[in-house]
Amino acid sequence: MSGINYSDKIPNNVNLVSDRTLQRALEHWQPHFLQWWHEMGPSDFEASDVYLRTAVSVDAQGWAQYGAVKMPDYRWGIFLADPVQDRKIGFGDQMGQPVWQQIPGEYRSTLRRLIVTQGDTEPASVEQQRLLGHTCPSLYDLRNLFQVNVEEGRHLWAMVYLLHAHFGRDGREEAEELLARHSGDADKPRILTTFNEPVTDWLSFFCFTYFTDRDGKYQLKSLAESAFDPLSRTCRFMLTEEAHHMFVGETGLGRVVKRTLEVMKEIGSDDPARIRAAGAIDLPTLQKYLNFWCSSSLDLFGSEISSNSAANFAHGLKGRPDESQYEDHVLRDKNMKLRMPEGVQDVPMLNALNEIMRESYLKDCEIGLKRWNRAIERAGHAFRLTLPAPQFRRSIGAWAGLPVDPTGNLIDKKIFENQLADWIPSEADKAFVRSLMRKVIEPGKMASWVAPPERGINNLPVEYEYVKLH
Ligand code: BYC
Repeated sequence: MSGINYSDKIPNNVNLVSDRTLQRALEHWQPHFLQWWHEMGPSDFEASDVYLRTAVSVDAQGWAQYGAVKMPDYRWGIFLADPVQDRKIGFGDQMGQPVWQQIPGEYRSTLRRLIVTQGDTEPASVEQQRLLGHTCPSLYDLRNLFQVNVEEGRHLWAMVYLLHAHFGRDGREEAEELLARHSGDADKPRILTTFNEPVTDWLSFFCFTYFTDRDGKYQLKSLAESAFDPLSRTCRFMLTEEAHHMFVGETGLGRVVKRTLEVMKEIGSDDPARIRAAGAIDLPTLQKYLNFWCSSSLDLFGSEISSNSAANFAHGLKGRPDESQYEDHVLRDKNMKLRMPEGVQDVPMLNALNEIMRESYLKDCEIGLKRWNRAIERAGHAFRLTLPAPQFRRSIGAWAGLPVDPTGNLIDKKIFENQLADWIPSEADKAFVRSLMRKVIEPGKMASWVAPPERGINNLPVEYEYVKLH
């Protein structure tokens, strides 16, 4: 395990103290980050004591410590997973050669673009969730929101470290730009579409952490395979924190389903209007939110056929998640069949890597749905939650802008437009969901639309005062 010097302004296990120039550059960026947090981070909770976990090492046995922290005092640090001795490139045309500690000049701009794109999503998500604290369904949930927020802040630090340490002046400029673009800003939006969508209610937050953070898992896993070893090590450690974010989404949506089933039992009806009147979210409305966030997150994998992804793989910059599970790591003479709007096409596998990732992502997304559907089935209801087809409501790639229904059928444009409000949240659905969003801050109490969690944080009871509001 690498040691961490806590007397440093910036906790780290990269021996920052030995590189004065880098340390100074990061110390210069730090107040800009704090200012951004103040202006764009969770609004109005800066004085609250939040029961947070803080990364303190990269030791699998005990990498975090828990305690009450005011968010602006959170110790955002730089942690890289321990190096793997004699690590070799695991895929692409340079497979088997030693990994790089410095970036080869010819890959500099591509790697910078990948790191900036990854880095851009982290503060974007904090901005998207800025106002949610005001409508928290419980103190437990409020704490989880803030936990996710501070860790996304740390993930921004992780990417900014790479930019400062390996990209000189360009990297420093990119680090500033990461704080200058803002989610949903008309002039300077965030890079990827999903990160400009507003997340103004907690149902969307749970969908976001279920679907969008899971894209994070897949992208980080593929960057963890990179031949650029510092990027690989950074992403490996980020994945440790990412697991909790998806837990928040999966258990959050599971608790929504549980509460809805309880209400259906209490009122003896599956009529959406009556369920809504009883203060819960009917399953067809939940389905619409799943359709929206799943389809939006599918765009984050890029186009079905992509020369970028082929080059990134061939050059060893970005692999497939869990690359070692595959037999062929070069993919020079493999093809695969892809469903395209014109019909099924045979395409070089190297160019279809975004689609391969998207398919494994969707399989991972199915796991939660199976669990929720089992609960619905046990409660004796015929309704089943489903994932939309990957071609539905796409804005990126071959299916972008095409009228495809949630089961994947290309349909008439007029019919699509008329029916869209049946498939994704309509203004009326959003207004209803917003009407449920009322702040519940009595320890242990939950809003009407969500069941309590099965357990609290870090072995504490659900009734624990996870956020002390001042
Ligand atoms: N929106 O060949 P293409 C996370 C652009 S989430 C807007 O189709 P490629 C997190 C693309 O940039 C994980 N633009 O795709 C979650 C390219 O533009 P340039 C974030 C898009 O390049 C929750 C052009 O279209 N990490 O961590 O193979 C909370 C053609 O690109 C979009 C990463 O994304 C889009 N959806 O793959 C907090 C990893 N899709 O370059 C955090 C780094 C594509 O021609 N990024 N474009 O100007 C990448 O690996 C790739 O950039 C992408 C796209 C997978 C995003």
